[in-house]
Amino acid sequence: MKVAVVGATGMVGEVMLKILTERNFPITDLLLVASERSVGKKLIFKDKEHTVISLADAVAALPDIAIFSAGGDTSLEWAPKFAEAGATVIDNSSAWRMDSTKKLVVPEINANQLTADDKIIANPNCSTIQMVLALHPLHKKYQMKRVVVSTYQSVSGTGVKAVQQLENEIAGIQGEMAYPYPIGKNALPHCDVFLENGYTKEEMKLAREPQKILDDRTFSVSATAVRIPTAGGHSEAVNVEFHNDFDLSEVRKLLSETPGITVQDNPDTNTYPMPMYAHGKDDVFVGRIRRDETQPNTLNMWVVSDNLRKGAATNAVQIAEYLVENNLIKNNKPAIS
Ligand code: A2P
Ligand code: 11C
Repeated sequence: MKVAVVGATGMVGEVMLKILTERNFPITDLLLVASERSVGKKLIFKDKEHTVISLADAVAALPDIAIFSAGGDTSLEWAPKFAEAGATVIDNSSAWRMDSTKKLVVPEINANQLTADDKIIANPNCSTIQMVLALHPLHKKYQMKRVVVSTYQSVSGTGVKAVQQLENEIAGIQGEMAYPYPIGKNALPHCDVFLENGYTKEEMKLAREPQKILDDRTFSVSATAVRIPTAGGHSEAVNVEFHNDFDLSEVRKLLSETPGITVQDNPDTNTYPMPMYAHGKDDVFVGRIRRDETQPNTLNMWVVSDNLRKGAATNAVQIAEYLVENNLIKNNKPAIS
C-alpha cells in the first residue's frame, strides 16, 4: 500500500507513525505530509529518513490510503482531492463526522458497514470512541435510554501548545497560553469552542456521534467536558440508564469479553483505570462499575483511554487494516494520459 500520513509532524501524526510501525501495517511507499512550513523536514520511519512533502505533491503521488490528522479545514479542502485521485481517506478531524454521506467508524462496532465505495471515512472524536466502545455491548444487551457523561480530558487533546503550556507552568516559565487560564492546579469546563446552546463543541460531539456510530437515535447523551492537567489520556465518569435491568456480574463479564476493553475494577486493591496506566496502550479501560442507587436500571462506570492512540491514531489504523484485510481499497486511480 502507498500510504500518506497527512499531519505527520503533529501530535497525532507522531503517534500514527509509531502505531503503523508497531502493527507492521503493509506499507510499500510512505508519504509524510504537513503544511508548507514543514516541507523538506526529515522524519524517521522504521529507521529510514523520509522528507516531508506538500499536500499537492502527495495527491500527485496517488496514494492508496491517506490518513489525515491536520485539522478540519485541511480535511475539508484536501480530503476530496485525495479521494478524486483514487485514495481512500481516513479522517481524524470533525470535518466529515456528521455528514450523512460519510461513515463514522469504530472498527469493533461498525466496520462491517464499510464498502469499497467509501472514499472518505470519518474517525470519531477521542472522547466519543472510548465511551461508545464501553457502551456498545451494554446497549446491545440492556438498551440505553440516557447517558450522562462528565469528562476529564488530557491537555494532549488540544495539541502541542497546550502540552507546552502545562510543562511551562510546572517549570515556572512564562510562555504562550493555549487556554484562557492556567491549566496546572486547575480544571477548565471548556473543551473546544462554545456554541449557541451553551454547550461546547466537544460536548455536542459526545451527544451526537454515539447515535450515528450505533445507528440508533432512541437514546440521548448529555455531556460536560472538562480539561484537567494530565497528559496520558482522557477519563470519563459515565452514568447510563437502560430500559432493562442488569446484573452487575453480567455487566463485568460483557465488558471483559469485549475486544479492546480491559476491566480494571477491584476496590479491595485500589484497582481502577487511570490515565497514567492507559498511556501508551491501545485498550479502553473500565472500572468503578457500580449500580446508581438513586434510580432503577442505572449504572455508573469510569472509562479511561489514551486519547492519541485508541482515541485517534490506533482507531484510524484499525480502519485501514479492516479495509486492506477485506480488500476494500479500490484501485480506481485516474488513468495517466
Ligand atoms: P505543521 O507541523 O507543518 O504545522 P497538531 O495538531 O499537533 O498541531 O498537528 C497538526 C498537524 O497538521 C501538523 O502536522 C501540521 O503541520 C499539520 N497541518 C496544519 N495545518 C496544515 C495545512 N494547512 N496543511 C497541511 N498540514 C497542516
Ligand atoms: C480534545 N477531543 O481532547 C479533542 C481533541 O474533534 O477530533 C480532538 C478534536 C476532534 O480536545
